[in-house]
Amino acid sequence: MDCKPSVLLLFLFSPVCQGHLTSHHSNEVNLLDSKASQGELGWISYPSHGWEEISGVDEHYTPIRTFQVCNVMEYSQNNWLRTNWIPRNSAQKIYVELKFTLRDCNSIPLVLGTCKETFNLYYMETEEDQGDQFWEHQFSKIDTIAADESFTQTDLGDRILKLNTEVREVGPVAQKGFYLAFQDVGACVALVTVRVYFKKCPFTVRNLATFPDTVPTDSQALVEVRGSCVNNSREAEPPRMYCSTEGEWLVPIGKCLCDVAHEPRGVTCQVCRPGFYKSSPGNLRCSKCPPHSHAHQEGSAHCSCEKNYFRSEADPSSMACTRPPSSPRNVISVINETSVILDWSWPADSGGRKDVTFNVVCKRCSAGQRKCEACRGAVRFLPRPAGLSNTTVTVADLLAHTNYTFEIEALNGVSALSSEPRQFATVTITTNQAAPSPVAVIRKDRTSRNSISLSWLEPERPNGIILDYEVKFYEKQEQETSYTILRAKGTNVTLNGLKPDTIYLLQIRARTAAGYGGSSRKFEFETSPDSFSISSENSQVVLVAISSAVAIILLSVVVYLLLGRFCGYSKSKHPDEKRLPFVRLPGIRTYVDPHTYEDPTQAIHEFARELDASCIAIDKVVGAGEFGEVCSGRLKQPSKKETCVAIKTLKSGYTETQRRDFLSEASIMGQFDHPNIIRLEGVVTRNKPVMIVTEYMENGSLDCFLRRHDAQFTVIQLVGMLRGIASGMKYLSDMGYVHRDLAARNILVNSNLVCKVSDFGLSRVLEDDPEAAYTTRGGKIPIRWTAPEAIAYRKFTSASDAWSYGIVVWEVMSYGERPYWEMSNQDVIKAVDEGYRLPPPMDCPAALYQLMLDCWQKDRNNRPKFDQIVSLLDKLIRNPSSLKIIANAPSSPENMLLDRTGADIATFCSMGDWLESMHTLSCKDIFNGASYSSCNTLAKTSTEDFKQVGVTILGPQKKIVSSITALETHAKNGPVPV
Ligand code: ACK
Repeated sequence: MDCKPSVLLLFLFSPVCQGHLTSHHSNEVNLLDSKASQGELGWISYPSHGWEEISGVDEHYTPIRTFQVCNVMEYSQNNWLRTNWIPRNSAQKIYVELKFTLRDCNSIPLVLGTCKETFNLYYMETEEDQGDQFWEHQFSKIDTIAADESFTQTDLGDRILKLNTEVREVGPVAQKGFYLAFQDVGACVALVTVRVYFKKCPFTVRNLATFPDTVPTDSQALVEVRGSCVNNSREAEPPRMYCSTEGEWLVPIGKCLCDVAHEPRGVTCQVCRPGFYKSSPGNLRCSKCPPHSHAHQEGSAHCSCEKNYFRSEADPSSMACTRPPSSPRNVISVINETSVILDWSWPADSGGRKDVTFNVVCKRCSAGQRKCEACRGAVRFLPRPAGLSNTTVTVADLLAHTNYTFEIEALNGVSALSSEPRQFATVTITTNQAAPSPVAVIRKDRTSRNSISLSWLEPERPNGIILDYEVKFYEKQEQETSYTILRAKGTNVTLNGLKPDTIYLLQIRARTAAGYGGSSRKFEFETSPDSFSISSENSQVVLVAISSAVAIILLSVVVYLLLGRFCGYSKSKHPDEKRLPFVRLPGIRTYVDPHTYEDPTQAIHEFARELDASCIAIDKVVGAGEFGEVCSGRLKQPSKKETCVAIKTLKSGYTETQRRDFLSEASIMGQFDHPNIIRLEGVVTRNKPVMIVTEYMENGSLDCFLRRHDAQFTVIQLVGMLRGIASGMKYLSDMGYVHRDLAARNILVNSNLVCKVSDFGLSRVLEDDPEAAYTTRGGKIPIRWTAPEAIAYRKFTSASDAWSYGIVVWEVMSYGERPYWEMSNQDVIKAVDEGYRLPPPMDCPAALYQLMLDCWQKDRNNRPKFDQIVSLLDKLIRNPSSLKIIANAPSSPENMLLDRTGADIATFCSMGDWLESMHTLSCKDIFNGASYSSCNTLAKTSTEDFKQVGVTILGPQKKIVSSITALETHAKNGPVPV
C-alpha cells in the first residue's frame, strides 16, 4: 500500500513527542522497553500483512523500533501483534505504558466505512516461553485503547498528530511470565513505544537504617519493612517503614544510634577523629577532648588525662582532668586555754575542682618538736577533724601547757588517685594554762545525824596538778544566804556539824595552778535522823561564811534607817534586804540597783518622772537601740520651755522582761544628776509606745563624732572632752555605780562639745553592745575596753572603769581609731596579759599617754581614781604648754603594740624636754601612787626622787624601746616581748 509510509511518517518527529519518551521514575522497574532495543524486536505479527515493524529515530535521533498498522481501506481487519515472552520477576502487579499515534478516520480521505479509531490490548500468562506459538483465544483482554486526541491544532492552524500515552495496570500476575498482544480491527495506528514495568520501594537509608528494595503487594495493603542499622550503629528503637503500592516509603518509625566513638556523617556512622571522643552511643557529634586530656588515636570513647592530672570515678568524661589541690595557706591559730581555733585560707590552686575539703591531724610534740605522736584521748574537733568544707576548725579538750602540731591538708576528688607526696600546712601551738573541768561525779559514802561523808572522781580534764578541792555546802532552805566552804586535799570529805534530818546542797570545784575550775552541779544530800559515828578524815574547814537571816534582817534595819535619813529614799516603800549588797557608806548618796526591787515598776516611778505622752512631739529617727528606735523630738511640759529631747522607744511585741530591762536604764539614769551624765527627762510607761526621754545631744556618739572631724580639734578641746567624761565617771564612781561599758561609743556629745556618759543598764549593759563578746566564762564583755581582771573573773569595779577610761582617752586622741585595730579579741587578751599596751596615738601629748598607761596598770589598785584623773586633766588644761611634749609614736602605729615594761615617761624626745615639761606641771600628779602634794622642784629631781614618785625607769638611756611587734607576726605566734 503506497500510502502507508507517507501517512506514518507523520507520527514520528512531531514536536509534541519530545520529552515524553524519556524518564521513568526510580521506583519503576522495567520488564520490557521497546525503545531500548536497537535491533529487530522479533515480535510476532499475525497475519503478516497486518502490523509492520518499522525502524525510526526518537527525539534524540536514537534508532527505535515501532509497529504500525493502517489497513483502513479494507474490511474485516483482525491484526495481532504479540510481544516476546516477558519474565515477571517479582512483580505482582504490572503496568503497561503505550505511546502511540492514532489517526481519526475523518482525517483520512476516501476511507470506507470500515475505519476504526481504537485498538485492543491483551495479555496471557505462562510459566515459560512458548516460542512462536500463538492462539488468540488464549489471551485475556486488558482494555480497548483509544486516543485521547488524534491531532492538536498549532497556532498556525496546522493539525499535528499527537502522541498519546496510555498506561494500564494488570494484575495480580502469578505465573513466571506473560505475553502482551495488540489487536487492530481496522485503525491507523503507530505503536511508538511499549514499556512494561512494575513498581517497587527502592533501597533507602532512613534514620541510619537501611531498607531494601521492596515490591509492594497487588492489594492496597502496605508492606511493613524492617530496616537494618548501618555499620557502627545499633538499634535505639526497631527501625520500620511501610512500602505503598505506589512504590513509596511511608511512616518511618524507630531509629539507629551511632556506636560509642562514632558519629553520624550523612547516612553513615564514622569514627571520631583524633583529638575528639564520644563516650556514649547517640547521634551527637564527637566532642573535643576537655582540658588536660588528649586522644591521639581516632575512634576514642574517652580522652586520657595528661600526666599528673586525673579523673575521679564520678567525673563525667566531658569534665576536664583535674589534680589534687595545693596545701592550705595562712594558717592562724587562736588559743583559748586548752582549745584552739585553727583558721586557714583556701589553697592557691584548688586543682580545678570545687569539691575541696580539709583534714586536720593533731600531733602532740615534745619540746623542740623532735618527737611527735598522734593526739590521743578525748581531743574534740568541732565540727569534725576530716572532710571539713569550711576553712576553720576548733580543737578542744587539749592538754594544758602542751605543744601541739596540726597538719592541715586540702583534698579533692582526685587526691586519692595521685601518687605525688601530699602537701600539708602545719601550725605549732602551745596551749595555755587552764582551769580544771568541773567535778562530774559525787558519791555519798556515809551519813549520820550530823555528818555526811562524800567522795568524788577527779575532773575529766584536770589540766594540771590538782592542788585541792573547794567544797561549798548549805542548807537547802537557806537558799545560799549562808554557806560553808571546806577545802579538801583528796577526793573525799566529811561534812561535820550538820543538822539532823536536813537537806543540804553541795558544789565542788577543783583548783590547779591555773585557778579554780567550774563548779560541779548542785548535789543534794540529806542527814539522817539516826545517829551514826563519823570520822572527819582529811577535811579541813578553811572558811565559814555565815550570814544568817537574822543578821541580814538586822543589817537591813540599820541600813534602812540610814538611807531614810540621808538619801531620802522611802524605807517604807521597799524594805527588802536584797538591796543591801548595793548600799555603800552612809551619808553619801548612792546608786540603788533597780533590780533589787521586787516590783521594777516601783523602781521606775521612784526614780523617773512619768511624762504625759501629749507633751512629746517626735520629729525623726536618729538611730536604732537594742529595744527600738531612737528619735529626736521636743518636750513641752506645762509652764516650762520647750526643749529638744532624744526619745528611746520600746518596740511593740516586747516581753515583760524586755520592758523591765528597757526601763531599768531610766531607773538608773534617773538617779543621776550631773552635767556629764546624760539627763533623764522622764518616761512614758502608761501609754504605748513605752518611751525614755533624755536631753538631746546634737553631735551624737563620741566615736562617730571624732571620726567625722578627724584632726579638727585642738589638744585643749580634746582634753576638755576627756575632762568632762572623767568628771561624769567620778560622779558615777562616787555613787557606787560601775559602768562596765565605758567606751567612746557610749559617750554622747552636745552642740557645745560637752561629753556626757550614757548607756546605763544592768543585764542589758553588755548584751546590746556590738563590741561585747562572750568570754570563756560565758559572760559578754567588750574585750578591748575591759580590764584584764574583769575579763578573767568578772571583777568589775571603778578601777576597771578606769582602765576603760584609759582606752577612751586613746580613742579620743586617735580621733575614733579602733583600739588594737583588727587584732582578734583573743590576741588582745593575750597581748595585754603579756604586758603589751597600745602605743601613743599620733601627736599625743606625753602626759596623756602616761595617763593611759597608768589606767592600764595590771594591778588595779595602782590605777588612778577618777578624782585624780579629773584634777590631772584640770592641771593640764591650766598649763597648755604641758601638752606640747609629744609622746613618741611608733612609725607605723597600725601594726604595733608597746611593751609596757619599756614604755614610760621616757618616751619624751629628750630628757630636757621632759624636765622642762615637769616645771609646768604638778608633775607628781601624773604618776600613779604619788601623793598630791606640790612638786615644785622637779628640775633638781634626782633619780631617787623619781623613784619616790613612782617613776622607776628614766632617762634617755631608757628611752622607749623598740618593743614593737608586727601584728601579723603577733597574730600567728603571739607577741614577742623585746
Ligand atoms: O551616733 P549617734 O548619732 O548617737 O547614733 C546613736 C543612736 O542614737 C543609737 O543610740 C543616738 N542617740 C542616743 N541617745 C541620744 C541623745 N540623747 N541625743 C542624741 N542622739 C542620741 C546615738
